[in-house]
Amino acid sequence: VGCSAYLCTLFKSAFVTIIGLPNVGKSTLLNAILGEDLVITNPKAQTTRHRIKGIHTTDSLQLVFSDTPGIIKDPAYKLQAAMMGNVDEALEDADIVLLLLDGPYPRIEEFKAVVQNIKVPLVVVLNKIDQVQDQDALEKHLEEAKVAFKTEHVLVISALEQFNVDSVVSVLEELAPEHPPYYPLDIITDENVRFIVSEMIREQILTQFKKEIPYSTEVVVTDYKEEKKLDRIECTVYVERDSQKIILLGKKGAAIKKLGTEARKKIEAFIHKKVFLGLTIKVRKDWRKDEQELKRFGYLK
Ligand SMILES: Nc1nc2c(ncn2[C@@H]2O[C@H](COP(=O)(O)OP(=O)(O)OP(=O)(O)O)[C@@H](O)[C@H]2O)c(=O)[nH]1
Ligand SMILES: [Mg+2]
Repeated sequence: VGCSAYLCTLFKSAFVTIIGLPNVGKSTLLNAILGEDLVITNPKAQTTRHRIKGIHTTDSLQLVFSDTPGIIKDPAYKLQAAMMGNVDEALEDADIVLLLLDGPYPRIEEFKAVVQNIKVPLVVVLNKIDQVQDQDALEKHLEEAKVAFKTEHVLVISALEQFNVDSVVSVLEELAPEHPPYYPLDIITDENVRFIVSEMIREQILTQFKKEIPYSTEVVVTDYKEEKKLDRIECTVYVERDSQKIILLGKKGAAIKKLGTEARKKIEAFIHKKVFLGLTIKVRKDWRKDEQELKRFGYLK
């Protein structure tokens, strides 16, 4: 009492990097900890493409999480390779690494080598235990993980059902070093609104379209005007081929219209303001394989 959080010597802060295979629930876990839909999640693998920071702050703690793209062993094209570069970068400044595994199928062996290079404290979390049928198997995985990763910090959770997520935060708090907060106490990310908006549009594309479409798509906010009553946002959706543009438009523009409506609702909920959303579709042939394009889209430096 009587000291602001900044001045309290007992304040703890840590950079926590979340890693794991695609689709294990990394982004869902981050949202569960933040209590807000900051990062996009989807049943399709490779939803997350960038390292995205999400910040959890309490009276005595600031955890700066990095959500990362799911680890792919053999990247098939340059975009995937760049995504793996984003994972490496996030590991470089981690104070703590949180390895998230699929509870029903943890694939512990595959991560032994990855983890050997990690020099900071490791927390291993088995997710999706709401889907575990065999409790004995889960117990076994838990013990195996402790031995394989040489850590006592192994937890089981359900990010989706918000089961035991608090325990993850408690363990991270225990491991976090004493340090003043790195970021202002009232922000949940250092990403700009433009990026979050483009992600929300991509999330809707992942939901609405099948097969290659989501993977061939990139979204860029080209103009953002804050007006009194609403924010006026213009976006370009890039695809790789003309045929994909036709699918994205849909019959008489029905598909793009639905896309715009659903994405707009999400954006409005996030920024607490009315939105006008304009979408333009453009073809950038094979952009995923093109280094110049990847630089332009911010995947490569
Ligand atoms: N049943 C169940 N499903 C979950 C749980 N956590 C996440 N999911 C689902 O798993 C899918 C993938 O979740 P994401 O959070 O997008 O996974 P990710 O690890 O971020 O995936 P990438 O970004 O592709 O690497 C989504 O459909 C989630 O709703 C859980 O605890 N239980
Ligand atoms: Mg993700």
